[in-house]
Amino acid sequence: MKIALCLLTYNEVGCVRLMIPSLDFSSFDEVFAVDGGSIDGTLDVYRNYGIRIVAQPSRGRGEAFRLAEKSTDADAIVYFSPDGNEDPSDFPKFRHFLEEGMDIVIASRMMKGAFNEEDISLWRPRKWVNNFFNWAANILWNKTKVYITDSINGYRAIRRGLVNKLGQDAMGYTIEYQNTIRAMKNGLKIVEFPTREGQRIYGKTKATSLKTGIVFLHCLLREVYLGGRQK
Ligand SMILES: Nc1nc2c(ncn2[C@@H]2O[C@H](COP(=O)(O)OP(=O)(O)OP(=O)(O)O)[C@@H](O)[C@H]2O)c(=O)[nH]1
Ligand SMILES: [Mg+2]
Repeated sequence: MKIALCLLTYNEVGCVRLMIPSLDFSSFDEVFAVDGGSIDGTLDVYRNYGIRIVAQPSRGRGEAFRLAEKSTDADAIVYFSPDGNEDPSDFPKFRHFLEEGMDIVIASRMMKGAFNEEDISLWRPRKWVNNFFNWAANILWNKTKVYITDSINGYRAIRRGLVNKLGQDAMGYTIEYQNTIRAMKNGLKIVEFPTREGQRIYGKTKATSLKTGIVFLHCLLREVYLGGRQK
């Protein structure tokens, strides 16, 4: 089975400079980057390490996921944001599940054995909001007995072609939530393994909490409204 790693970035030069040299790509048959239009030197770092760059015509993680599927002939793509949040020591874990026939493999920050950025404090607003969105997706669409604990996490493998086949049209950070929901609606096979979430190693997030929460709510309500339709 051919598995590609897709690096996702938008102006992350500080992160990629620190992280790319330390990554072990041996679990993958191909590595490429889909970039949202960085102007800060991120692309030079990729060039220095011989990483193929796919430039997005317009911004957004949704656009990046759709473009990634058109940019490789791999059977599945592992999406990875090289900013410190996602643990590269998980790289070898995806293949086993994909070769077993899973459609989507999610690195979960919420399941037993996992660690979430907020687990060190008692005040966990982001985890609580995430868990609301997890609960809604499971209650409404999960037809299996296995509860999906991290339906919105970006660190995941998706069998290539599914994002387009599921008619996914989310533009930004809701692409993964829409991916999980539509996979549930279609009875696809989703599996999770526990991961450790790290701190961002450089720079700032592009996703502000309140705005992102509202966009997620809109995504959820739209999926309720659409039911079995794609649009
Ligand atoms: N390809 C692509 N990647 C993007 C785009 N926008 C953001 N990203 C990347 O997506 C990843 C996740 O975005 P972040 O801003 O880190 O969001 P977050 O992980 O919720 O926030 P932090 O906890 O602060 O890291 C990062 O690697 C970004 O550079 C885009 O338009 N295109
Ligand atoms: Mg991040």
